Amino acid sequence: PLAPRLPPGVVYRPGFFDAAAQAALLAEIRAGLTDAPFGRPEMPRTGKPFSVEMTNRGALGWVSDRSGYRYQPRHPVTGRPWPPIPDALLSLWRALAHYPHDPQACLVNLYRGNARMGLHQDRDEEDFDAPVLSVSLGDDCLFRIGGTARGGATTSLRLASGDVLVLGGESRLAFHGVDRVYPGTGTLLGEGGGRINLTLRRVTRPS
Ligand code: MD3
Ligand code: FE
Repeated sequence: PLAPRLPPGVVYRPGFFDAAAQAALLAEIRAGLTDAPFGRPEMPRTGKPFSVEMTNRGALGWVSDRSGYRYQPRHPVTGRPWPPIPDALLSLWRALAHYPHDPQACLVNLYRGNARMGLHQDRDEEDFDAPVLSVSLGDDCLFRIGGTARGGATTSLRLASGDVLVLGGESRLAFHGVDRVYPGTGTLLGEGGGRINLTLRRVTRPS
């Protein structure tokens, strides 16, 4: 649908970042890949790999392996601290989050080929008062969001490069996922294409 009804608490800002700002953001993310390369996390217990590749920026990064999900200050393979969150993303948070502390984590998800993300809730953070901010780069995707109970009605939204979502209030614990990426719909990532999503989060309760 052209103007889907979004659940309460979701703010959608299509085209928030123009082409130049997207390119600058991507260059900053790429510059951090030496210290913090993409990896494919494993599901807790089973060790089954995610189809999405991940890395992080910021004081804390989200990781998953056989022992569970957690936030930690260093890359699990290089042992290096995660590179800093780009200034453009700190500015975005300060403008849109309506939350009086900066984000601590920026999860970088890379979708290539048939990568997708099943419906889930984000509940590994201590502070659900802070929203999650999402920035899409590269190919379009079909994003789906429902309510706070599994199995309820969902709304689908096609996200494009430069789009921003703010997930706050009631939507902070909404089930959500990425059903598919549309190859060749974005030019930003160039050779190989794909989609990158950046999510900004507050992890700990501010003291
Ligand atoms: C709704 N990422 O990293 S971003 C994730 O496109 C994640 O890579 C997806 O779900 C992606 O956890 C979706 C939009 C998003 C992010 C966080 C949310 C939607 C959300 C948290 C609560 C509710
Ligand atoms: Fe999520």
